[in-house]
This record gives sequence, structure tokens and C-alpha cells, in this order.
Amino acid sequence: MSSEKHGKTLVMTATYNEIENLPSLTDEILAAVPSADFLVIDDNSPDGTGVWCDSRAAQDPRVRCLHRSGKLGLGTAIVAGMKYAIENGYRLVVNMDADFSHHPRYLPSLLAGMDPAEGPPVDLMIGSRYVAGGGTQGWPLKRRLMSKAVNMYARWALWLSPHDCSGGFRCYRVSALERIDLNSIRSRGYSFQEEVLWLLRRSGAKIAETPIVFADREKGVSKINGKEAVNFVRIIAAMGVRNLFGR
Ligand SMILES: Nc1nc2c(ncn2[C@@H]2O[C@H](COP(=O)(O)OP(=O)(O)O)[C@@H](O)[C@H]2O)c(=O)[nH]1
Ligand SMILES: [Mg+2]
Repeated sequence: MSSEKHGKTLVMTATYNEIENLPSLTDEILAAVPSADFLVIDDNSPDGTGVWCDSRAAQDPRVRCLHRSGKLGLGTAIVAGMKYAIENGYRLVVNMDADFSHHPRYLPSLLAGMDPAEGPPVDLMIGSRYVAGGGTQGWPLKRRLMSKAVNMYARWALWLSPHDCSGGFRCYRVSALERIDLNSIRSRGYSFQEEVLWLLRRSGAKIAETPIVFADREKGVSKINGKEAVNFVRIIAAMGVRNLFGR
């Protein structure tokens, strides 16, 4: 572990065609947490997101880019970022979407909750839509109901206790990520968030939630497709069976 980064925070985001969002997002993240580094994991976006990132990184040493050959899926991009955080000796790593659904204004409260004045340190702080003060903005009723149903299904099937199990705005203690086998993660799409939560819970991690209001994206388009939603139900059910048999 390199001592140079000891104690440092890494904020990361996976991108696929986020050129309309990434420049302003980068500014807002670095303004919200000036002492953090910011990593972009880009899957060779055709719109030039990765090229933009390289030019920004050349001007600001806090900005880092990880380039992958093509669209390999959000879950694997986040795992690549987690491994980067481990290999480079960061203490905390925050993951967030690049489309402003996860607003940088919440970064200070996510980070502050990791080391409470009383009680044990937190290993995972979830930016939660489903605790008091949290919510969603701009989602039609159907999407809101679907999200709630997905959460209830995962909580029930995997015996998870957080109120928001599927949200991707999270701060992890890097040492807690080192205690789980990131290579064992099977999810490529939607179920990724639940699978990481499940692995951390089983490793004894302390998990907490802080409210966030999730805002639907205003620029660019969603990259998630219907096939992934079907896979979600299947993968969570398989994990639920493993959970029952303690594997
Ligand atoms: N690197 C990478 N990023 C992805 C991929 N799929 C989605 N993303 C990013 O993951 C985040 C969430 O995706 P988004 O399309 O907003 O999903 P939605 O919010 O569920 O509609 C955004 O920052 C996307 O750019 C992928 O295959 N690779
Ligand atoms: Mg989005």
C-alpha cells in the first residue's frame, strides 16, 4: 500500500457517453471535496467522454482516468474503481453516477458519517432515498413503485437491513472492501449494488445510511436496458438460495 495516499479519499464515477454531464460534475465534485482525488472509469465512450477526461487530468493531478476497451457494464466498472482504490492506498472511496442523479452536494455528509464521534467507524455509508429526508425527484409513479418493489424484494430475499439496497451513491471504507472477494461478484448489471451489500454484510461490515434526494438525469440518456431488469430478478433469487444455505 503506498503511504503517499494514506488517509485520502477517492471519489469515482463510471461513464458511458456522459460528455454533457462530466465537465460540470468534475468541477462540482472537486469544489465539494477539494482534498479528494476523482477517478473516471470510462468505457471508450463514443461521445469523447474519455478524451475530455484525459485533457482535464493533464491540468489537474487530482483527476484520474481509467480507460476500458468498450462498454463492459456498470458493475465491472465499479469493481475496477474499487481495485484502483485498494491498489493506490486510499482510505475511503465514494461511488456515484455521472448524470447528477447523485448530487455532489451530498458528498460532505456521506464522508462525515464514516467516522462518527461515538460508536464504531462505518464501513459503508449509503446515500439513501428511503430514510427520512431522502427521496426521488423527477421519476414517474411507475418508476418510483418499481424501485420500491425492487428494494423490498432484495431486502426480503437476502435478509438485508438497509432501507435503500439498490442505490449506487455510496462511501466505502477501503479496508472493508479488502475483506471481501471482489472477484467473486457475479452481477454485471442492476443487482451489483445488492451483491456488494450482501458480501459486506456477511463479512461483518458496519453499514449506515444518510438521506439523499435522487434526481432523474436532465442531460444524456439512460444506459440500462430491460434485459438487465430480468437478470436482476434471477440473480437475486440465486443469491437468496445461497443465503438460505449459508454459502
Ligand atoms: N463505464 C461504464 N459506465 C456505465 C455503463 N453503463 C452505465 N454507466 C454509467 O453508470 C451510471 C448510471 O447509468 P445510467 O444510464 O444513468 O442508469 P440509470 O440511472 O439507471 O438510468 C452513469 O454514470 C453511466 O454513464 C457501462 O457499461 N460502463
Ligand atoms: Mg442515471
